[in-house]
Amino acid sequence: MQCLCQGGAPAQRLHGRYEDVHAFACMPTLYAKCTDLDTVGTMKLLLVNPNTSQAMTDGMTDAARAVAAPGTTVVGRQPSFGPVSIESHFDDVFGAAGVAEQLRLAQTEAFDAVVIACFGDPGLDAARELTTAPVLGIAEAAFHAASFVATGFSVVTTMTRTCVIAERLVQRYGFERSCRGIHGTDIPVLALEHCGEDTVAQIEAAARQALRQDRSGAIVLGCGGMATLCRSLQQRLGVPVIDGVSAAVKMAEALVALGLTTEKQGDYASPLPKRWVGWAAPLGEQPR
Ligand code: 2AL
Repeated sequence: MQCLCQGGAPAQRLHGRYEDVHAFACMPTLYAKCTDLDTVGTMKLLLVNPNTSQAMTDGMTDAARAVAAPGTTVVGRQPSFGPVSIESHFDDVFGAAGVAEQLRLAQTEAFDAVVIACFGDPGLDAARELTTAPVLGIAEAAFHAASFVATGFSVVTTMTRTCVIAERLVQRYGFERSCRGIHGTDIPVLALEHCGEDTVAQIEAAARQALRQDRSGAIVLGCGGMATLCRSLQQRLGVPVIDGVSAAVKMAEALVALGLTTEKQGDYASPLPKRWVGWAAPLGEQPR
């Protein structure tokens, strides 16, 4: 790959992982000539849907591709086992194991970034242990994005029983001050696979009430399956509406462009080799 703004000088390899992110390839003076980073950088992004709904994986992959830079290749995958939707702590455990499975299987592939596309961010820390690529959860990315555009935001999610999962993530990520409310709609996750006007209207009504009740300036959509509704809800509501899938893709691209990788010296060091038993035993082995 050539760096376009130098008229064809070879781009540098960064961290031995990817080429031609030209913010780094160019000297500062030349960098000033570069007007569009997105047209030059190439990267491969793995989107893991922790549930096993193929329709949802496809919908979120399409949503990710719609916002991705021209040089970003998005590959969508889902676990080989587990529930079709994640709406309980029990589902969440298997979603996390499925994410770990997909990260393990992807270890021989050169992904530059990973997005975990379920609002509970299942398996996020485990995924970070399994790769040097930056790994973003959609809840974490959405909370950060919302806090850039509003002093307070509300989350509108699916089943009320999943609110506690989002509440714990808000605490874990330190967004207690800016997250002003988490609202369940009791829409099942699978109803979002092919959702009609009734469902969109129900989410819109919940969002309007949340904005009023919480005195919030932005809405975070609390399910990966809502990714395809984001634009239309933002138009209807007239406030920033944040879909974590899109936010995570753009933040992943930024981290890659900055040359940042997941650290391996401390808390995110690779798991120690050991003996595994049972059906998951193959996942205990480091692929060669
Ligand atoms: C989710 C989600 O994003 N995907 C899924 O299966 N469950 N989250 C949620 N709050 O319902």
